Formats: sequence, C-alpha cells, structure tokens
Amino acid sequence: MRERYKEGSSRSAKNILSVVEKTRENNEVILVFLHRSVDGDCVGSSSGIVSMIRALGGDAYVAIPEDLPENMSFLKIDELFFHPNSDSELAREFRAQGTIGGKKVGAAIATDCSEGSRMGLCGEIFDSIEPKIVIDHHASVTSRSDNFWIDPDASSACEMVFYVAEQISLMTGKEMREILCPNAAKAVLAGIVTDTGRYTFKNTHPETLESSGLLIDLGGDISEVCYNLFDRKTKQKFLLSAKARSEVQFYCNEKFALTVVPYEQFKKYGAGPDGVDDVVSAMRDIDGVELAIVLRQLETGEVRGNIRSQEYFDCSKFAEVFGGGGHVRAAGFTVKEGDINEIAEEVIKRVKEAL
Ligand SMILES: [Mn+2]
Repeated sequence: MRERYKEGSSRSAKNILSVVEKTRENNEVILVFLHRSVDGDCVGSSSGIVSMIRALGGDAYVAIPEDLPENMSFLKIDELFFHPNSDSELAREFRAQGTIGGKKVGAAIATDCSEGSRMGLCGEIFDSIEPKIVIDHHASVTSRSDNFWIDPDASSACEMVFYVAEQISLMTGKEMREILCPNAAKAVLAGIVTDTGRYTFKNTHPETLESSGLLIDLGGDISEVCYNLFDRKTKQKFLLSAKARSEVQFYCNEKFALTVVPYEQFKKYGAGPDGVDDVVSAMRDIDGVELAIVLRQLETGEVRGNIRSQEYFDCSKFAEVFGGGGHVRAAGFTVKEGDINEIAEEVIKRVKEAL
C-alpha cells in the first residue's frame, strides 16, 4: 500500500469494524447510502461496503431511492440492494415497523455522497440514523469528523473502498476474495472505470491502476464493464445522442458549448433519461472548448445540467449556483421546475460572467 490512502483507509476500516461489531451484538442491520441519479461509482462503492460487512458476519443492504439502471444489470448485484418504496417484502416490513428482516437499523454508511439532501427519498432515513460513516471524494463536502473520510483527490469512492477493503484484510487476516465477492469486485471496478472515464481523466493515479489490477484478479472483467457501461447502446439512444450533438450551440468565442434536450426529444426518439449521457464529454473534447453543458428535461419536468471542463473552469463552483455540486472538472445540478429554455438563458448569462 502506498502512502496516499493509508491514513484515511485505516481510519475508515476501524470505523467499519466497530459498527459491524456493535450491530452484531445488538442484532441490528447496517444501511449503506448512495446519491440519487445513481452512477457506476456510487453503486460500486456501496456494493463493495455491503459485501465487506457481510463477509465480517454483519448484516447490510444498500438503500437505493430508485431502480438500478438497465445498463448495470450485468453486475448481478440486486440482492445487495433494498428499495424502501418498492413492493418487496423487506420494503413493506420497513414501512410498517421500521425493521428489515426483524432487525432495527443500527448504523448508516454513505459512499460517494455525504448528505441526505443528495439521496432522494432515502435522505430522510439517512438523517435519522446514528452513527454515520462517510467515504466520499466530492470537493463540495464541507463537514468533517473522525467518521468521515473525504478525499477530493481520489479518482472515485470505489478506489477508496478498495483500499478500505485492503485495510480490513490486513486487520482481520481475511483474504481479499472473501471480503469482496466477485460481483462486488466487478462493481467496484465499474465505479473506478466510470469516474476516471476509463483511466483517461487526470484523477487516474498509480494507485488507481494498482487497485484495478487487483480487482480484475478478484473477478472484475474490464472489457465486460467497459462494453456495458460505455459502448453498448440502443438504436434510440444512438439517434437521440446524434440529435443532441447536432443541436450544440457555441458561446464565449466558442469556448462554451451548450446543448438543450427537452423532454419531447426523449419521447420522440423513445430513449430513456440516460439517452444523452455520452454527449457532454464529447462536447468538452471539441478543440477550443473549455466548458460543455448538457441540459436535459426529465419526464417529471425537472431539468438536469451536466457540466464538464477541460483545464481551468471550476464546474463544482458553477453547479453550486444552481444548487448542485461535484468535482472541479465534472459536476451537475437539478432544477426542480421551470422552462428549460429559460434555464438555458440563465446558464448562458452566468457562464458569460464566469468564463
Ligand atoms: Mn464518484
């Protein structure tokens, strides 16, 4: 293990071991939380934590506020998840008496996010549980505690979780392949691949590749992960993505690229809300473009903005203007209601002031 993650990963490992011990003694379950609009990193990191806790003899589920996206079904991790508003037996029990499999919730762990406000309908549950452990790499996190490991320099929450698993292996003498079951290892690898843009972003460190290599050993198939998360697409998605790209507009001496995708376009092409996921980084990679933004309108009417920058524009700070957050080179926000074209005008105005 290199120095980079030593302090944070061993502190997190100790915190996790102590809540596993406490919840085992009290016959309680641990819930692991992720952010809404789930992505590979939050899904992978939370799955890794659940696998870890179960390997230590504890009981845990990921509390997810929405269905797992279709492009993640190849991970085969459904049994790690618990959707509190679903129709499942566990969810009905939880709504009726606040228990899961007869157990009270004794601890909360959040990965790839730190605040209930980012967790959709699971946020209220997170806020009501103590103690809380957080493993996150978002620059916008401001609260600190011994139970929080926040490292904005880490490529992904998944990479952090890998090194926590390694510490737990060292501390307990359990083998890595016991701690991260093959499907969890694949999910953790998927998160690293997602947040590094397949190891092309500046957040890719030697540790990122070392952990990925070990995850391949533990059952992560990197070509399967990349094909399912990046390359495979429906015809509908392909056509909508082409339409969104063809509608791009340039501002600020062509340094700012913006495309706006109203809900009617999703309907017209028959594509789901993820139909334009590949557009924003492609726009950012156009010669001369520093900043790319995709605005998409969902069926609920809310407008989601995805922001990417090349070299100097602070996406996280810009997203905060619209109530969002993220990283310096990649961030996002959601506006609950409003006309998408008016929101676009506001975005253009703010960019002109900031860029
Ligand atoms: Mn992440």
